[in-house]
Amino acid sequence: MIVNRNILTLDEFTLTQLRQFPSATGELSRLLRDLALAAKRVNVEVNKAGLVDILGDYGTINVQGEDVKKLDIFANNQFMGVLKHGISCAGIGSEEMDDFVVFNDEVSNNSKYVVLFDPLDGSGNIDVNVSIGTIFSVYRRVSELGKPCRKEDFLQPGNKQVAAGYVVYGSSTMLVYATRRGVNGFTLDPSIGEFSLSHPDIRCPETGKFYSVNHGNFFQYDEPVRKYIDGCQRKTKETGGPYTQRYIGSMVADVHRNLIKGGIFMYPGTIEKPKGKLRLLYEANPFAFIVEVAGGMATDGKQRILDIQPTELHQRTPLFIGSKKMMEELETFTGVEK
Ligand code: AHM
Ligand code: MG
Repeated sequence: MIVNRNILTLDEFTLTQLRQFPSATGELSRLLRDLALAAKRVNVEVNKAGLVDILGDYGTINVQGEDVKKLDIFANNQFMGVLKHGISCAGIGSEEMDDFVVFNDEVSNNSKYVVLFDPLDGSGNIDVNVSIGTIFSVYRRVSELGKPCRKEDFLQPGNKQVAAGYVVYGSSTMLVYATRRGVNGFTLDPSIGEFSLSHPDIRCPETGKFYSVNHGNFFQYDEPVRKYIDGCQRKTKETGGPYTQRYIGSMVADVHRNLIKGGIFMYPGTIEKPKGKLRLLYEANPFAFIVEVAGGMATDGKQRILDIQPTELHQRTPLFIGSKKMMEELETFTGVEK
């Protein structure tokens, strides 16, 4: 059998990058390896989610005699666990947890990164076998090394991210991550249990045909947003259309499609929830970083997502994100604050 050695695994790829910077410590590469390990474990459980449900009908104890936990709690524990056991992370913030967690041991206190993550985004879709995902965001600490990390390490604006990425548990499982140098996608090869470089140097097409928004909330959006969406429905060949509406209800899958194919994803504020639903630190910032590195844009309808100074861990923000030209057209409706 001919083995295609042109396809690098995630580890090989990060090492190749590392070789170009002899002074780099390799901490970020280790961190990504840790996150990939957690993703593989979560992937295994996501794949048998339906079976777990059936077993769950017989009680709350699974075949190993352990309590059957909700998948999002399982995912949270996997990501927190690998980062705690690794040597690159001083603490974490998770969408599943009220407060940030400081690992506070000698090695962790000397680690230069903190990680924020949404362990299983779109988890409401598990029951119906629709793609779900994990989203993560990596910051360099601003607090003193050698001491436990602090809240200010987690409340940095998104433009300070060192890396960000996501895993989509879909028809295949993919890990996509960005550093300032580029965005690369890795597909899990089940035969060797490794993420392999399948989408090198992802660029978000300048424009696209997909728009993704919850139409059920249409009359709750403010007028400029309604007018933009109305315009999306009226696109013709002459005006760059027709557009196709696609909304899975799993942000990871929706933004992933638009990143690859070109499109715009929106979760605007509503009358009931003026800040929308999505979290700045766990959802908006990591995707804004990835999409911007890929050549796209992300705003809250007025300002660049990455320039928002967070004030609390779980704060929400409206989000508009996607292909540059589509975002620029949106701005002609919403206005923009630079
Ligand atoms: P979650 O973090 O509770 O899973 O919610 C986030 C998800 C996103 O993946 C998705 O884009 C959005 O909720 C869908 O919300 P809605 O059903 O209101 O359109
Ligand atoms: Mg979420």
